[in-house]
Amino acid sequence: MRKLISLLSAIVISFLSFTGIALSADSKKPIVIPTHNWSSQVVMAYVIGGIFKEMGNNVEYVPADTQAVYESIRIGDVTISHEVWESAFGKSFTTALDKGGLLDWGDHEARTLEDMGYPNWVAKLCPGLPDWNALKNKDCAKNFVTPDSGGKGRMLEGPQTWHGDLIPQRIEALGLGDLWTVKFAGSADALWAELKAAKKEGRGTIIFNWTPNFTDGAGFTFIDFPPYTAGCRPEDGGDGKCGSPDGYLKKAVNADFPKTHPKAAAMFKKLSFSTGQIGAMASLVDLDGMTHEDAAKKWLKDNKKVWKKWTK
Ligand code: TMO
Repeated sequence: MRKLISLLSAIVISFLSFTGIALSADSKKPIVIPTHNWSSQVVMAYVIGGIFKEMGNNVEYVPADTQAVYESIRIGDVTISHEVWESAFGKSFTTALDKGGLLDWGDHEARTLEDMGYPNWVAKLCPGLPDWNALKNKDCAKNFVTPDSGGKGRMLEGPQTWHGDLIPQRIEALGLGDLWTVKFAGSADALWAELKAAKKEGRGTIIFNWTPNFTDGAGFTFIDFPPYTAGCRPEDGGDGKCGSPDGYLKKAVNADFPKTHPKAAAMFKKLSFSTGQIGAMASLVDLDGMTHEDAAKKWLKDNKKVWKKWTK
């Protein structure tokens, strides 16, 4: 009889935890968190993973392609995305959202900008900046010539996986192609190395950058291109004569996550970082030289008041 009762209760309990409703305990199956190729995203992955672990969850980190990750979330290979940047990834995100299987899990407090810009001391090489019209001046462009730029001013874009040909298309569309050429950096670190080298050599540089980032407090200015409007990009049928949007920074989850891990999903829904907090996560790595894991540990230790309230 005892045996029968314990067998029955085991069946009931496993049924309940399988449905995940009545017990509302989180599954022991790992929550799969993607890591990408810029610092705040990787630090934040370990910060969020650390909070999940604190709550008793299992976590797994996977390096993931920055565009394909939304399809991976939709089909359940990856559980969450914690930095969906509108300009770079909005289209891949929306495509997966429309197909079903991925949920929009809300916005961070921080707003975003991802565009070309320059360290402030460069402004004197190009009168009229940050207005993009200043780039039409050949006396400006000549200050940005590099050995590989064919006599044109060079702009250094980030890795091509972030925006494809968005910036080269824009430069052509705005009639700047005779004076400027766009090269792609292989990594975020290559952008920061370019900033350092240009300063040391006292030469002009225009690079892709974004905010929130570690450069927020370091005198970096974004170029004012013609304003972004819905549909202005070539991939959306537009003429490409527009800058990047004042963008969202979203979270996304696989649609089953709130059922398999209701507590973790509720925490992740509440989680929201500000511009200052995200900039600080990047700074710990890109300015202070910490590893992403150590930066996350430090952040969690120093900000218990911030994240503990999301777990309740
Ligand atoms: C997506 N990013 C922050 C690199 O612009």
